[in-house]
Amino acid sequence: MNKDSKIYIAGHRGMVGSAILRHLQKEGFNNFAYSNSKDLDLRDQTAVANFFEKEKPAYVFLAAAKVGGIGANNTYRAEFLYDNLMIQSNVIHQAYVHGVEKLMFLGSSCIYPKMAPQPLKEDYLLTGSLEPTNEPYAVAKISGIKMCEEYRFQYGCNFISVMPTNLYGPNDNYDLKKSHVLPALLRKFHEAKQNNTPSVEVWGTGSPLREFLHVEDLAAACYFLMQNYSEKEFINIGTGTDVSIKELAMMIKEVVGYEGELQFDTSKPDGTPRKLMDVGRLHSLGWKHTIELKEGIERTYKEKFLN
Ligand code: GFB
Repeated sequence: MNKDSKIYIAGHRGMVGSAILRHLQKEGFNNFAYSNSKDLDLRDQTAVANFFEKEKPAYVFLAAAKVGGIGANNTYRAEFLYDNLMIQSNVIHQAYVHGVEKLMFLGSSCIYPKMAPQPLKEDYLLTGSLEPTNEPYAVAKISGIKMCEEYRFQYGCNFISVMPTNLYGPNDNYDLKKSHVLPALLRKFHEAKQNNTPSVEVWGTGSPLREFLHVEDLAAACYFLMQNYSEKEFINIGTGTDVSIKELAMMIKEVVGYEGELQFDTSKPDGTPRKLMDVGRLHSLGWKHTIELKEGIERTYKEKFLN
């Protein structure tokens, strides 16, 4: 990408897309094609074709997706499958039709089999059954990876895929029914502290292990790979370390300064027991995260609740 290349970030208002936009602007890029969900429904094939015809982007970051935590994934199962399949199929296909020079598709660590060995190596894709709570989302994301691979194989497109671990940071979703665990717990502990509530409800048993990456690190990794990586194989993006949900809750409790108790609601699902990325491939290319979890939580808490 050159500084004046026309770049389209699908989903530039979301947590991931907005972080990529901020990162590219900081790097000096200034020629962007913008779409937002009010003017352009990415599920609409004709509308997406017209957008590409008009804007003719040279580079595409495909960060638009219907996303959510375990509750949303497990409730809006049809929407997670339909919306994501439509969005990514339309954008990837039109990128091919309009001769986009390079496209990056963003997937998710939930593409791996529920019981895959840990840490999750890229080679473990499609070696076992998926975690039921997010199977529709995972199936859509796996289809996106395959589209990039097969458009490369049949048409010679330079389309790459990256698989981020669980993300957090600016522009996250704090709706308690739909959000991921980290923003949900930040909000719950903050409100419990304000209201002097004696305990905070944590879903599940607290034993599942998760890896968390600050979205600014993700954006930096995406930029690095867009500039330096053009192979068929998709790449994991993570930190390579994980914590239990109980440890995460204790860390957030401490950052917020809440003094009450944790109450585990075991009627809520745990999801995958562990989802730790093997980041060997990414590290060997020369990229590593910079924001550690505790620091990232402190920053996120300050930005969202203390300003
Ligand atoms: O972040 P989360 O919703 O997504 O949940 P997943 C992670 C773990 O935190 C689960 C527990 O074991 C939850 O039961 N948890 C504890 C909570 N308290 C809460 C809470 O208040 N809210 C939430 N949401 N969880 C999603 C997938 O899986 O991760 C998606 O469904 C996607 O497909 C995304 O891959 C990154 O890590 O379980």
